[in-house]
Amino acid sequence: SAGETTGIFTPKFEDYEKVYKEIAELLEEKDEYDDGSYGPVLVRLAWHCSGTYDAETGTGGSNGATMRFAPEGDHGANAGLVAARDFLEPVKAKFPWISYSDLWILAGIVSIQEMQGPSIPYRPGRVDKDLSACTPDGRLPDASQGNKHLRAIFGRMGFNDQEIVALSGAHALGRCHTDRSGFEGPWTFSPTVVTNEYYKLLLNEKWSWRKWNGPKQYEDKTSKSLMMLPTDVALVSDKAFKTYVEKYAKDEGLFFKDFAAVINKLFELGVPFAEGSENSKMVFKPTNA
Ligand code: DDH
Repeated sequence: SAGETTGIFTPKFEDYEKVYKEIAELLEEKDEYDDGSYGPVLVRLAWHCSGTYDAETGTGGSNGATMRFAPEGDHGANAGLVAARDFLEPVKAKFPWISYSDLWILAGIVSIQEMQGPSIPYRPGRVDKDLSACTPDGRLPDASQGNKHLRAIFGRMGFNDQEIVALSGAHALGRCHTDRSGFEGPWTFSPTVVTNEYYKLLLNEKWSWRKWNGPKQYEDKTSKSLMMLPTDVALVSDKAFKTYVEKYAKDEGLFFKDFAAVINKLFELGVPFAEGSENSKMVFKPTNA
């Protein structure tokens, strides 16, 4: 295109829409991975680059895409996310004008929408940084901990109790892998569809410690094929968190609305967007709507 030769290409909505469609097509095409979709691991990539944000110092967050570099890519919490980053390399090659940091966030949004979740507004503006911007290890949550840890980690990013519970509903998606986190199994029976099943299962199933040699995790009494992390169960053992679990279990529409808002907030943490851009966010149509 003209942009590549002149270097003054300013991408518009239509250009980002092309990237959206390319990712959506690749998701459809590469359906042999895991439970049949790269969607969950792409959502996790977008979350792990955003969730390093520290409100006090303004460091971390999705701006920079510093997980490309060894110190951050090798953090224990990021084990396995190379699969998501590699999946997006052909997209980056086809649309070299988009920054990795904008691309990874867009891929998270494509995945949520293509897995039948709510529309998530998008705005570009992230700039890739060098490895000196890598965040220190330990900013992402530790699954073996409880309510105090959750409030400390998510409070550092600027989230309250309701937002912590809404964000955690992402565990309707995907699974744990023994060769990544050490934990094993999916949270729900539909790990490639966005639903409020996570909250329903937390409330309605009986969860007990799994007897195995791996890290401490819960299994459901009925099928013994689903799992919860200690941090997941903390959302029903803490009274304040539990109120929101009950609301989202009852009302999937409310969960979708709150999930869209809190994901939008998460994906924009620490990004220095152009002034006025909050009023012109892009909304993409899911491909099969
Ligand atoms: Fe998570 N998550 N997550 N998570 N997460 C794992 C997988 C996935 C924690 C731990 C783990 C969020 C919050 C938390 C997704 C999205 C989100 C795994 C398993 C662990 C462990 C990794 C593996 O073995 O492959 C903990 C702890 C927390 C917390 O304390 C709240 C949030 C906020 C999100 C989000 O997206 C907003 C997704 C999706 C997966 C599934 C990945 C996959 O490959 O499948």
